[in-house]
Parts: sequence; structure tokens; C-alpha cells
Amino acid sequence: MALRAASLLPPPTISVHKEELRKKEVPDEISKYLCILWFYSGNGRNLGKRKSLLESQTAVTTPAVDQAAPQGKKTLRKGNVVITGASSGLGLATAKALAETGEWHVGIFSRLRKQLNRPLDALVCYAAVYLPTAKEPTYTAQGFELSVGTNHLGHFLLARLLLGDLKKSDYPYKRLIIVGSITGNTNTLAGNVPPKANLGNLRGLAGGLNGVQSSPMKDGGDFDGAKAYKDSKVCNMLTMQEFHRRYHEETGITFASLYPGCIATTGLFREHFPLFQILFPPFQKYITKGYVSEEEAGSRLAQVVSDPNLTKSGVYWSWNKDSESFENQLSKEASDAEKAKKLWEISEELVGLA
Ligand code: NDP
Ligand code: PMR
Repeated sequence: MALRAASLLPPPTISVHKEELRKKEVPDEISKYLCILWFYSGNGRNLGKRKSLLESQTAVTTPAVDQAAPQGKKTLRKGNVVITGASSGLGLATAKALAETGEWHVGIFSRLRKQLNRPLDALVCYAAVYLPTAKEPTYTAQGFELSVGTNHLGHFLLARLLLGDLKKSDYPYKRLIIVGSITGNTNTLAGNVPPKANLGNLRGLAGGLNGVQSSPMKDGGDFDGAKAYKDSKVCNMLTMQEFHRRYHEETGITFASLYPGCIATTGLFREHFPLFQILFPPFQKYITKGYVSEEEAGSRLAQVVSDPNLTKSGVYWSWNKDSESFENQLSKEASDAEKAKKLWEISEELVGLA
């Protein structure tokens, strides 16, 4: 059914009832799972011209340590990482940074390319949409408001389905990274720019966010595209922590989130007013000084994927002025364990895992 997304057809334009989604036969190959996020996309967004994708390299299924290295030396095999939506911006820069180390096979999951024929050692949930000027909500094929469908629910389902593959990895460190942001954290100046993130009691999410029986917003309020994005980033950070609480001890997987800095020039702002797109980079460069280049942000995210020192799980990483990583504090809401549990349970229902 629904996973006809496995084909290279454009995003489906018909609505798929959630009961149907529940009934689907869950495939067990990574390449099929990788269709899910794409499937959780909207209908008819103008994709524009995209940078070419980084090619993944030859398939391998070698053990984590190559015993047959010359002179009996043990060398670490290449790690395998999948990055969702890495056709541009920070994701592409991260993919390049990891590929350039020569130590990683990088599988990019974007709208046209979805394959990884090798074991999985790291997954980066990176793709996102930001619709600040939208007057009305748009919906995924399943009928979820687009920002939550893409940024949170698609990643939630993908990460849950790939958890078993990560668990099986024999790589010395295996990681699941869900990209967060400062704008979802109300303990910061940036997080206090209206509209502020606020999931409320999650009644909109519980109602299915379909804009018919329930509000398209997670807190049950009126639609606001900028808030929907910030709310989805809170969901990303809560989900990472709930993964940590449920699975870190059992699986040894490191779960992490991060704010890589303000990459004011990426495609994330493509739906914003043209004037915003002109003024935002200099504002971040010269006024807030929060700006980082795509390359710098890419190397930060690559660090969270591959730095042997960043093994602590359940952490939200940030970087100081000298570009040194540190464990940052999340806002009260983004670190609320009760809310994380509730979000997890409702999300399970919505994506058909419960
Ligand atoms: P981009 O728009 O450049 O990257 C987002 C990517 O997501 C695009 O490549 C897009 O692909 C992809 N995508 C969107 N929807 C889907 C979908 N349904 N299926 C597959 N891929 C999809 O933005 P950025 O590089 O800025 O960053 C995105 C990530 O970084 C987000 O998680 C964002 O929250 C986070 N972030 C960004 C900051 C910034 O300042 N830019 C700051 C903090 C966090 P396509 O091009 O095909 O639409
Ligand atoms: Mg914000 C230290 C101050 C700081 C930082 C690091 C950011 C990051 N922003 C800061 C401050 C401010 N911003 C201030 C004072 C204002 C009011 C003028 C402001 C405004 C603003 C707007 C209108 N900022 C924005 C927007 C957006 O549309 C972006 C957004 O919220 O997207 C969801 C944005 C951002 N500011 C940031 C970052 C990282 C963003 C991009 C959001 C993200 O990727 O999460």
C-alpha cells in the first residue's frame, strides 16, 4: 500500500487513511524504510533546482574491525551513515565532511534517492520544512500538518523502524541523531522571538493534526507555520531524549540532538519573504553573531556522528565562540520527561506502531 513510495513516482496526491497505514506490512529492508520520510512529504511543493547528490560508495558488509589488515594491524572498517534530506544545506555539508574523512560511507536519503545496501551504523534525522508565510496549513499524504509530518512524525517512524538495524551494528559506536534548534528552546533569546514553541497538552497532536476533527497545531491552537516548525523542533529534542531513556542501556546506541548554529543561507528559508532572505544572513552575521557557514555547521554535525569523544547519550550539543562543543541545557518544555513520554505514545498511535 502506502509504501508505494518505494517507487520513484512523485509524492502521492491522494490521502491515505491512517487505518490503512496501520495495516501496512512493514518491510524489513533499509531501502524500503528510507521511503518513509519521503512518503511523509507534502503534495506539490516546488522543489526547485537542487545541488547534485553525493554518491555513496561501494557496498560493504565487512565486520567493524578488519582483521586482515597488513602486518596484522587492526583497522576500523568504514562506518555507514544515512542522512535524511541531505540534498542541500547543512545535510549536504555534513555528508561531504564525513565522506572526506575517508572513514564513512554516506547514504543520502532524499526525494529521489533512497538506498543503503549495507549495515547501518548511524542515522541522522535532518530533513525539515519551514513554512513561515503559509496562511493555511498543508498536509502530508496521511493528512498530518506538513511540518509535523515531515520534521517529527516521518523521522519518528523512520528511526523506530531502523532501530533494530542500528542495534545490530557491530561498529564501535552507533548513533541516532535528531537535529534540533535553538528556536525551539524558550530558555534562549532566539527561542523567545514570537511565535514561541509550545506543545501545550498535545491535544492537537492527539487529535491527529488533520485540520478536520482537530487543529493542525500540536497544542490545538490556530495554524501558525513558524510555530509549527518550532514545535516540531521541540518534538525532535523530546524524541531524542525518550529514545535515550528507552533504548540507550539496552542497545548501546548513542542518541543525540544538536543546534549547529544559525546557517542563515540554507534552503530552509526558501518559503520566507524575499526581504527576510536578504536581511537574515547579515542580521545573524553582524548583530546576533549566531551565524555559521554551511561548512562549519556540517563539520559540527559530522562531529556528532563520528567523534569518538562524543559518545555520551541523551545530550543536546551546541558550540561556543571558539567552535568547541559543549552539552547545552534544553528549555523546561524541551526537557520535560512526562511530555516526551506522552509525545512518544501519541506519535506511535499516529504512525501506526501502537
Ligand atoms: P535545507 O532546506 O537546506 O535542508 C532541508 C532538507 O530537507 C532539504 O534537502 C529538503 O529536500 C529535505 N526535505 C524536506 N522535506 C523532505 C521530505 N519529506 N523527504 C525528504 N527530504 C525532505 O535546510 P537546512 O540545511 O537549514 O536544515 C535543515 C535541518 O537543520 C533541519 O532539521 C533544521 O531544523 C536544522 N536547523 C537549521 C538551522 C539553520 O539555521 N538553517 C538552524 C538549526 C537547525 P528538498 O530540497 O528536496 O526539499
Ligand atoms: Mg532568530 C542570539 C540571538 C539569535 C539567534 C542565535 C537566532 C537564531 N536568532 C536570534 C535572535 C533573533 N532572531 C532576534 C533578536 C530576532 C528579532 C529581530 C530574531 C528574529 C528571527 C526571525 C524572524 N529569527 C529567526 C527568524 C526566522 O524566521 C528563523 C526561524 O525562527 O525559523 C524557525 C530565525 C532563526 N533565528 C535563529 C535561527 C537559528 C533561526 C532559524 C531557525 C531554525 O533553524 O530553527
